[in-house]
Amino acid sequence: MKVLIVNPIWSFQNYPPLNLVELASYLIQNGFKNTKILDLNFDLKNKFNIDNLVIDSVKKILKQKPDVICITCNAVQFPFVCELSKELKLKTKTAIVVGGVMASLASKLILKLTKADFVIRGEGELTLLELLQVIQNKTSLKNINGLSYIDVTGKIIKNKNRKLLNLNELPFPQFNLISKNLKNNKNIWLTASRGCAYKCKFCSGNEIWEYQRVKNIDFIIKQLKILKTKYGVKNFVFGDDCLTLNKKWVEELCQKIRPLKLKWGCLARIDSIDDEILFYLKKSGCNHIYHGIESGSAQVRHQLDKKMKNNNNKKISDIIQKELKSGFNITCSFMTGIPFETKKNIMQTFNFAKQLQKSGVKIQLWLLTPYHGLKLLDEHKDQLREIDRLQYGLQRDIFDKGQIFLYSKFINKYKKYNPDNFIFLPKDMTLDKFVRLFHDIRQKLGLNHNKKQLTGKEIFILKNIKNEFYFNNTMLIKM
Ligand code: B12
Ligand code: SF4
Repeated sequence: MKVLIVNPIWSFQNYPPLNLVELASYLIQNGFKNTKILDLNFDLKNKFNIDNLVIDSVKKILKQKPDVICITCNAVQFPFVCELSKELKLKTKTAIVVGGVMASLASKLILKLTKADFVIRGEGELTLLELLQVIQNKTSLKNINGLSYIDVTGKIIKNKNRKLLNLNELPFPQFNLISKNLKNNKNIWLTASRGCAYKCKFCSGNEIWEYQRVKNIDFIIKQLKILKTKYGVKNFVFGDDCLTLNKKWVEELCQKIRPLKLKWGCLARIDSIDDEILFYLKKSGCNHIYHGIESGSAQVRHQLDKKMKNNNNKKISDIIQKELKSGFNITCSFMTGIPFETKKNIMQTFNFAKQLQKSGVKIQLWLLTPYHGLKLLDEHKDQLREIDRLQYGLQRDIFDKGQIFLYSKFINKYKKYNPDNFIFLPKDMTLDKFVRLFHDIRQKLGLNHNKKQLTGKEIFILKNIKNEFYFNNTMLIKM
């Protein structure tokens, strides 16, 4: 049986889909030897024709004559995945399976909009393996935990959730499945653990992963060695939700990374950082740490269920000063548009961000994006406002200019499902006042997102397409 796992077109940027390598390797180890990855985002990046993005992708997929087509889908990939899957359904009877974060959190919606046969919720390995076995042996779908599908009567069936895997059962990743993409790619994101011990209310995906499971350290080191020697990787980022939660494990990990002489970065909760961890991180080549601080108000952080130990700005600032002193590049991410935030809280965020920025921290200020499945959506529905962020010059969390361009033919069809088209309006402000304050703060922080220059590669691609793209009557990109 030929299984094709598809990485959709979603960005001008190119990140090797190591998550799909993990998924594919598991299938291969468990008997589905003829499993391949079709990395459309990589394959088509310099060659596609914007008018035929979907049709060309369908051709590429069908050319491989798969028996099952598996497509990954997060919030960025979502409009393309819907178009692709619908078009595939018109051209083939081959079973289509959609998985990934957005598919997991909005399984009904994804089944409806993609017309796919199956949606796999949560961790994909075992559920997909069981589904393939059922398809092969024509047995019942009823007992496959983690599976959603539409039955013969048209009813959506949502099987029970699946328990998480023991990560030691993951086989060694078969990097050769995406070797072209990996070779000398500078954007390597890999994960040494899955999940996080916390349940912050704004975080998309923590429902899927429930708690943190770490991988075996020698297993990770072996991967890094191969990425370095065979694929020329010199820098990488651990994309783990929070790499530094388990102190003993992270220290051992750092000690073993050190001899590899790689430069790397990670995401970490500020309250998981102490002197010892900093020492080990630094020695092992880590030079960049990304922290989600979220708000300048301790009260708001508390209401977000951030559950920060030592939840006060002075303590946060002290840790960051230590990090800077030790020579790390530090990025701190803040949000506004938090439902229980007041104008005073927003100013606290601004003041704290400014203070950190002055000491050398790179600041990000986002709008809290109401991703599908967030608890906040149920709790604060009344404060949700539909807003064309582009028209208001507001920052978009999901789609950057390049992606809006790529998806220009169909993105508007998915407007009402696109979390970027909504914000939470703080209770003590009108929309107008909130928008003005957001702009004002961003300007004072020097974060003029809308002036983001396209990269040389993007300009090259756009020039070759020789097109002009208009969005809501505003010329977005002009050649
Ligand atoms: C690495 C990463 C990136 C990398 C991508 C690297 C790559 N290789 O593609 C980069 C840096 C590019 C990135 C960017 C963004 N990301 Co990101 N990213 C991650 C991160 C940290 C890890 C992903 C990962 O490897 N996870 C580990 C693997 C094992 O899990 P997985 O990918 O979910 O896959 C498993 C299952 O979902 C399932 N599965 C997945 N696909 C499929 C397909 C099939 C058919 C099946 C059956 C199963 C299946 O099985 C897999 C194995 O168990 C996640 C957070 C997280 N914890 O997942 C966020 C995350 C995916 N990113 C997210 C977002 C929002 C973004 C951004 C849009 C913006 C932003 N504000 O961060 C940008 C997009 C940038 C842009 N505008 O161009 C959100 C997605 C939210 C959503 N609801 O879709 C996440 C969940 C972070 C979060 N908590 O909010 N990201
Ligand atoms: S600590 Fe980070 S990864 Fe964990 S739930 Fe909170 S925001 Fe998400």
